[in-house]
Amino acid sequence: MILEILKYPDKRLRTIAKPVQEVNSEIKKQVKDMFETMYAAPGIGLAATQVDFHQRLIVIDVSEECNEPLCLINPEIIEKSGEIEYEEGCLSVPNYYENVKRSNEIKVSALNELGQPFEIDADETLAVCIQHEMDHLNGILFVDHLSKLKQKRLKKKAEKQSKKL
Ligand code: K2U
Ligand code: ZN
Repeated sequence: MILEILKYPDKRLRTIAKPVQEVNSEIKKQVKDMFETMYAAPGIGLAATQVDFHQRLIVIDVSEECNEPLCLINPEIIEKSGEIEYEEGCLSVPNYYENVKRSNEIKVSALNELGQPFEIDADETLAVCIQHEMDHLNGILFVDHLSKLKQKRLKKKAEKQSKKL
């Protein structure tokens, strides 16, 4: 089912997600619902924190045909190099895009949706997306990487937005 995506500056987006203890049927249902929610947004990534589920679980699909689903449970970056600047957006911070600098190549270890450990070498968009989603699990939003001035302006705009609704 489609889940509700929390919107900035919702405090729940600042929660630190806990490691997944066991990839049981509850986790498998959560993965399924997060993929459905991500494709419907549409988005190329979604972290459990954004749908108010505070465990370390990410779904991603950066493919053109939206047919390469990637699920990362308890992801850890074990190597990183290079630097890439990418104009990022966020489903929790609608209509706001800014350049963010991140590592361009990363090696990530995680469990897949069956609970099996695997490693992935990512670069470019996939590397950016994985780092963006892993930030979510640590309560970090891409806007936190921006200047204080830009954050102040954005917060005022977002609060005005939510008052109007
Ligand atoms: O909110 C999210 O975590 C979904 C993000 C993931 C993402 C952010 C920045 C760069 C890459 C991925 C996206 O907003 S999903 C929307 C989107 C779709 C296509 C290209 C870029 C962003
Ligand atoms: Zn995001």
